[in-house]
Amino acid sequence: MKKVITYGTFDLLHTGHINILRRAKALGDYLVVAISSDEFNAGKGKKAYYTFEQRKAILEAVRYVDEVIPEENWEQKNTDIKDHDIDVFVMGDDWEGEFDFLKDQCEVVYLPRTEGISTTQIKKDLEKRANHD
Ligand code: C2G
Repeated sequence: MKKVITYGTFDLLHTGHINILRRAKALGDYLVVAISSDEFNAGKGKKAYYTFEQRKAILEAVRYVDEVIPEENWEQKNTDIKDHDIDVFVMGDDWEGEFDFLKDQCEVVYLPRTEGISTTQIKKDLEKRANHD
């Protein structure tokens, strides 16, 4: 069984997230998604709208996702790849090159981001609408 892993906050799930999850799953048979904990997000300067538990429940309902684990720090990727017997590590290409150090453990694949959508943009659009209604 070919196992794939990807990491992210996955807040306010949108088609950009779905597109990378679908393509990541297509690279193997089993997809593990490591979702940033609320504490780790704070370290990334992010405050997710949904808590970790909510984001976990939403991701677990996505047909491409087989398992959700917490991402609690930058250093856990090597261990995750070993512990979960991962063959392929996938990230959007906004991270191009950032995780090449994993190449001695598994295949590293950067996939093109989906243009025109992001959680930040969704929040901005909603704020704009709220101010005009
Ligand atoms: N993504 C995408 N297209 C978008 C938005 C996001 O392909 N329009 C991808 C990102 O490239 C990333 C994944 O969806 O691979 C999750 O994106 P975020 O939730 O923004 O995750 P990020 O903050 O990049 O966290 O250790 C890695 C970090 O946890 C990644």
